[in-house]
Amino acid sequence: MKIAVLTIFPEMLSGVLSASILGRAREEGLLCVEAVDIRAFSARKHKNTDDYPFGGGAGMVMTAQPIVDAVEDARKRGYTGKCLYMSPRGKTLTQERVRQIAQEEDNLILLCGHYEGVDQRAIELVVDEEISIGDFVLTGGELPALVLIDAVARHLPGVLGSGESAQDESFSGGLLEYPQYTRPRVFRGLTVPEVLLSGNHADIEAWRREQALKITAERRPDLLIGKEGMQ
Ligand code: 4FV
Repeated sequence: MKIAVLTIFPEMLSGVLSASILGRAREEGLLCVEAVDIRAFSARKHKNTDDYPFGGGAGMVMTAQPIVDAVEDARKRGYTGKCLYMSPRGKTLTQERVRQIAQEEDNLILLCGHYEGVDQRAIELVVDEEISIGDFVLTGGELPALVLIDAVARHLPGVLGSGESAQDESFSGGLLEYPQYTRPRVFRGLTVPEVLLSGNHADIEAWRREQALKITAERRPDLLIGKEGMQ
């Protein structure tokens, strides 16, 4: 998977993208992420990429020209996939959408906004889809872009080692995840459920499923709609 991240703060990306699973995936060539500095495409003398909003109001708006030129340049360089604009107006990202992107796309352009957002004409001209990571407002689209990259990368073949699987986890079966325990057996007087120490995999599976259903019913009953038969 090749991803071009269009941002005016490319330095925000490096830390996350060079650590842990994402860092290893990039070293192994399973994931290629390129930070593209939108400012470099600004035709303005001082290379600025924002201006005052028409109609007044607080804050600044990112200008269309550098964004459109940066996307068109990325397309000429082989990024023919979807251009996704990270924005609170977008459809909220879900595990289902993450899995779809991982399976269907082999390259992506992620546009990161800042300030009050970007000129609507840039969205009309080059954005295929707006995606939100949740109903809250951030200072920029970089963190949402990194969230999407992290979530998608986990579904790319070879990214998660044998020990890790994207299968039996929260939302994978549409349920929240069962409680996890590891050594020591007793911590501050708190013990581990006996069934997990029993070695009886059928009982362990049954306990984990029961726990996942119980926690999902308590915390996210919405996830159980249409799953009545799952008890
Ligand atoms: C956001 C979100 C988000 C809004 C104004 C960047 C900021 C600034 N993006 N999911 N929530 N973006 O808050 O994706 O342009």
